[in-house]
Amino acid sequence: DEDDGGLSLGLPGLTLDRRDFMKAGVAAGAMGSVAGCSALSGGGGSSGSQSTPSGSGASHVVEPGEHDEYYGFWSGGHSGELRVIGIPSMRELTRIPVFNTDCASGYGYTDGTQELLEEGGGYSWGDNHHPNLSETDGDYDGEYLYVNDKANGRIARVNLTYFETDAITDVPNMQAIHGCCVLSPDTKYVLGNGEFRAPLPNDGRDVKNPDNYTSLFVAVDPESMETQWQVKVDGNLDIVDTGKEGRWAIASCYNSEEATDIQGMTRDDRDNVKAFDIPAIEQAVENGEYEEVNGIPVVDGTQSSSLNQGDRPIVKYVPTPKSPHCVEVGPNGDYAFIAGKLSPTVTMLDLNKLPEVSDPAEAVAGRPRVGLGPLHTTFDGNGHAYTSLFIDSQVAKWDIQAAVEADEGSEEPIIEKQDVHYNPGHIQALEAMTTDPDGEWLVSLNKLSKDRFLPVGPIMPDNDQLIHIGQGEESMELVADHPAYPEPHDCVFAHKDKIDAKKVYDKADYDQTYITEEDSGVERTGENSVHVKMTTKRSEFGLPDFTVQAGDEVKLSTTNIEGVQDIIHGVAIPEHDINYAVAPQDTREVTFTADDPGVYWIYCTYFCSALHLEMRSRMIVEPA
Ligand code: CUK
Ligand code: CUA
Repeated sequence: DEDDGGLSLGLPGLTLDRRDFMKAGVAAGAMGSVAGCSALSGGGGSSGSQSTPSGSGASHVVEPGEHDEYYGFWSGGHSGELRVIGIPSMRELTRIPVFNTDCASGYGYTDGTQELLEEGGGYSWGDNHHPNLSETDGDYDGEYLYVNDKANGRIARVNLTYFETDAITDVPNMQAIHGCCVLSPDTKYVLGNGEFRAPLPNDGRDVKNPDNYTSLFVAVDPESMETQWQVKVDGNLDIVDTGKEGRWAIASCYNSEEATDIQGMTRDDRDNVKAFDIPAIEQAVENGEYEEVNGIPVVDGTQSSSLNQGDRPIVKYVPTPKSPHCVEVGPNGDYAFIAGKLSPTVTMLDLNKLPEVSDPAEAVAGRPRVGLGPLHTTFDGNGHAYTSLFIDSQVAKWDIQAAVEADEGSEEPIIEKQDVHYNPGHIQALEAMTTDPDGEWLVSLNKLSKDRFLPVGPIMPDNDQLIHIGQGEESMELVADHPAYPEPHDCVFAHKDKIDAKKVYDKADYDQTYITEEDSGVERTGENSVHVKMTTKRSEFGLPDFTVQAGDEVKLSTTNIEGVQDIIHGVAIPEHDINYAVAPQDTREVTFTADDPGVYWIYCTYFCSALHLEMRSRMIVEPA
C-alpha cells in the first residue's frame, strides 16, 4: 500500500521491525500498523484502551482583546527560527530568527546580527530542536531561552527581555548537537548531546575507520556561552534531560552498535543510556584528567576509561531496550523516562537509586508497555505520564506509581489513549519541565497533517494538536488543530507572569550609540568611507537626503527616537539589499558599499502612520 497513511518506521528491512515487535510481545493484530497502514485510522495497536473520550467542554478560545495564559516557545526545526505561540489559543504571536536570516526584522542584515551569525559559524541555516528556558530553583526565571542547532553543532541563546537572539556558540569538535537542556535547578550549564560520531579531532585522520569515531557530550556556560568541557562516550547520544538536583544528566542513545548504516544501528536488543555524573566530571576536569582538543578539555567517559572503573564512574551505562529516543525527567526528579522507539515500552530509571547500585540495570524502576513507537513523555504534575506513540499515532496516558508496581511490560498502568493526526514526535504539557507542572493543556507536535487542512501543495504543514488534560482526573480531549510550517520538534511553555518582555528598548541594555536629531548628518571617516547618522520618527527620517561618493563604504546608523510602544520604523534602500527594523529607542547599523552613482529612495517598511508612504529619504550617490 503506497499511501500508507503515516510515517511508519520506514526501515529498508521491515522484517527487522516485525521481528523486534514480535519479540517485544506485541499482539499480531498490531502488525498492520508497523507495516504502515493504520495511522489514518489513528493506529489501533493498543489492546484494552479506548480513544477520544470527550465532554469536558474545555475551551481554548481567547476572546478578542484578551491575553493567553501561557507563552509557548516552539522550535522551528530546519527553518532555523523559533516561534512564540500563545496557549491555549494557539495563536502565533511572533517569530524569533535564530540560525536563519529574517527580512522582517533585519536579523542577519544589520551589522550586529551579521556579526553574530558570522561569529556563530557563518552558516545560513540551522536545525533547532530543543528550546529550554533558563531556571532558578527549578522554575523558569524568564531570562533566557537556549536552543540547539542539530545541523552544525551549535547552541544559541535568546534574550527574553527583547525576544532576540543574543549569542550563538559554534561548539568545537561536534557536528550534530541534538539533545539540549539546561542543568536544573539553577542553569549551571547548557548541555548538548553529540549525535553523529566522527574522528576526534576531525582533521582527516581515521576517516575510513568508524571504530575510531567518537560522540561527545558538552557543557556550555550559560552566561559567557563558552564551551567548558566535553566528555567522549561509546555509542552515540540522542536526547538529554537532567535531574532536579544538579547531579545527573541522562542521555538517550541509539546506535550503541557504532554502525554507519541503518541495519547495523538497529541490530542489537539493547542500547546504553548514559547517566553523566556532572560533579564527578567537573572533578576530573579540575584534576587535569583530560585531553585538550581544539582548546577544549575532553574527558574520557568511554566504558573502558579509567575514570569509569572506580567507585564513582563519571558516566554510567544503563542497558535499555532497542534504540530509545527520548529522556524526560519527571517533575519531582525521581525518575527519568526513556521512551523505547523500537520497543513498545518506557523505561523508568530511578535517579535516587542510581548512585547506590553497582549494576545500573538495577536502578530500573518500571517498564510499562505503552504502545508502538514511544518517543516522548510529558507530565501533568498529578502522577500521570503522557507518552507519544509515533507508530500508533496516539498519546498514551499512564499512571506513574502503577507502573512502578506493575510487572515489566504490563499494560495495566495505561489509563487511556488519545488518537492524534498523525504521527506525534514531542508532546509537551504546561510547565512540564519544571518541578511543578500546571497540567490543563498538552500539545502533540505531529509530523504529518495530510488531509486535516486545505491543500497547499506537496509540502504540507505539520499539525500541532491541542489536547485538554485538565489536572489528569478527566479524560483527554482533542480541542484544536494548528498547522505549523516545517518543522517544529519541541516546545516549552511558561506562564505569562514568568516572562517580562520590554515594549520599548532601554538604552542601558545595549551598547549601541544613541543618535539624536542633532547628531543626524554625514561624517567622512576616510577617503572611501562615510558614517551616516539618522533618526527615525513619525513620519520622517532625520535626514531628508544624504550624499556619498560612488565607491564609498557607507555605515548607516539609525535610532528610532519614538518613546511609544509598537511604533517601529523600517529602513529600506532599494538596489542595495538593505532592510531592517528599528524599534522604539533602539539603534541599528548597516555597512554597505554605494557602488553605482544615482538616486536611491530610502523608505520605511513598517506601516507607522497615515503618512507612512511619505516617510522617505534619498541617498544620492555622486559619480566619483
Ligand atoms: S527530537 Cu524530533 S521528535 Cu530532535 Cu527531540 Cu524527538
Ligand atoms: Cu515609519 Cu512607516
